[in-house]
Amino acid sequence: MKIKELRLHPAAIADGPLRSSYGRHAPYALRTLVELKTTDGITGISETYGGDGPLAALEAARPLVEGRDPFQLTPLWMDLAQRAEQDRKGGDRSQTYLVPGENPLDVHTRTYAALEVACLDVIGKAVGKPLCDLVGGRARSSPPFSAYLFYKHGGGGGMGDDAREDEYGECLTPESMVAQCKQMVAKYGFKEIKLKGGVLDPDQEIETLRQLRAAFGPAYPLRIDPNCAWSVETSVRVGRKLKDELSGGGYLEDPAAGMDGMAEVRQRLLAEGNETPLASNVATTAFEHLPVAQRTGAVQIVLSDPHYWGGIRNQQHLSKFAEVLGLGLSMHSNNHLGVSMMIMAHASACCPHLTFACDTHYPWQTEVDEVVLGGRVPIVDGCVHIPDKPGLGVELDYDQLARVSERYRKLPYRKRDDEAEMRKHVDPNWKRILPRW
Ligand code: GKR
Ligand code: MG
Repeated sequence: MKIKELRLHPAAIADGPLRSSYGRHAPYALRTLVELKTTDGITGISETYGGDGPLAALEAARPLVEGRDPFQLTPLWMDLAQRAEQDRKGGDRSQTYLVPGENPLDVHTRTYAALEVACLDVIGKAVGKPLCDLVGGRARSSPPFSAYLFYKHGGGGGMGDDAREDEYGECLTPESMVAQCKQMVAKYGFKEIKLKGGVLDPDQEIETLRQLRAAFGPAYPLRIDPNCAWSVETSVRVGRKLKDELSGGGYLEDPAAGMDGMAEVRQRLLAEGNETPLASNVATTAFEHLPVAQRTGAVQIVLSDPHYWGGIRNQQHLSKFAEVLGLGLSMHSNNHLGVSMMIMAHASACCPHLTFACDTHYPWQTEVDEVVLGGRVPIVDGCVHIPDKPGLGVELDYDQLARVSERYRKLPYRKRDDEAEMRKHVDPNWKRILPRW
C-alpha cells in the first residue's frame, strides 16, 4: 500500500472572544484537516493547526508523503526531523512570545505529527484496530479531560450573518466564572478544573479560584494558567495566597516567563514550605527542555500536546521520559474539532504515565462547525471513550468540511493574532507585555 494523495482542507470555526495573556480570540479559530488517500482505497485523516503557515508547511511536505508506504513512519520522521535540526540551531522553541502553532522552529515537528496521525489512521483501518491499540494498547479506555474556563467578553464567535449564540455569556468576574464552571461541569461532567488566567488583576484571579473552591470543594482539583503574565514576585505572591486552593491535585501553570523565572518561583515557594507543583506548556515544548526543567526545578508537570510534540508515538516516548525524570504529565490544548479530540483521546489512552486530566477547548466549539460525521465527539463524566472502531474512530462529514473551508476562504485573516483583536475591540493601544503584573 502506498499514499496516493495528500489532501488539505483549511477550516475556520466559530470561537468566542476568549481572553488570555496573548489577548483576545478572533471570531474564528483556524484549523487544518488532513486526508491521506491510499492505493488500497483507504483514507486516513488528521487535524492540526490552521492558517496559511501550517498549510504551507504541509504542502511543502507533499513530495515526502505521496508515494510513501504509510507504515514507514520512522523514515518520514527522519526526513522531517533532519530539517527540524537545521532550523532550530540556537533558536528559542518556547511558546513565551508566540502562540502554539506559530513557532517556526517547531514547524517540522508539527507537520510530522499531523502526517503521522493520518498514517496511523490508515494503518488502523487496514488492520481493523483502534489507533491506540496499534501502538501497544491502552493504559485507559476513557481518558479524562478537565473543564477549561476562560474569562471572556459577550458573544459566541462568528461574524455578520454567521454570528453565533453565546452559550456561556460575558465572564469577567469571579461570580460569572463560577457560573461558567457550573454550566460546563453540568454539561460534560468534568472532575478537574483549569482557569485561564493572566487576564484580570491577579487579586481578582485569586478571588476567582477561591470562589471556585468554595463552590466545588476539594474533590475538584484546581489549576490556573496565566501564560507568563506574572513577574517572579507576583507568581510567588499568588502561589502563597493560593496554597490551599492549588493543593490536592492542582497546579500552577506557567506563572512566569522562561525556565529561569519558573525555577526561581519554585525555589522561593519551596523555601516557604509550599510544594504546589509548577506545570508548563510554554517553557517545555521539546524533549531537550526536560532535563533542564527537571534539574533546575522549573517544571514538575509537563503539558504535552501530540500536535506539537511530534505525534502519538512521541507522546508515548514523552510519557516514559517524564516518568524516568520524575515529572508529572498532562496535556495542553488549543481550539479544535472532533478529529483532534480523538487524537488527544488516543494519545492519552496509550500513555501509561499520565498523571492529570488533560486540557481541551472542545466545549468552546459547537455542533454547527463539527466536521466529524454524525456530530460531536461525546464527553461523558468528563471522559472521551475510545470507540470500538478502526483508526481514530471518526470519519469526515464532507458537507460540513466544505462549509468550514468556504468560511476560511472568505476570512480577512490567515493567522491567529490575539493582540490585533484586543486592539480592535478592547484597547487600540493594547500590547502584550510580559510580565504585565
Ligand atoms: O486558547 O487562549 C488560548 C490558550 O491560551 C492557548 O492558546 C494556550 O496555548 O491553552 C493553552 C495553554 O495552556 O497555554
Ligand atoms: Mg498553558
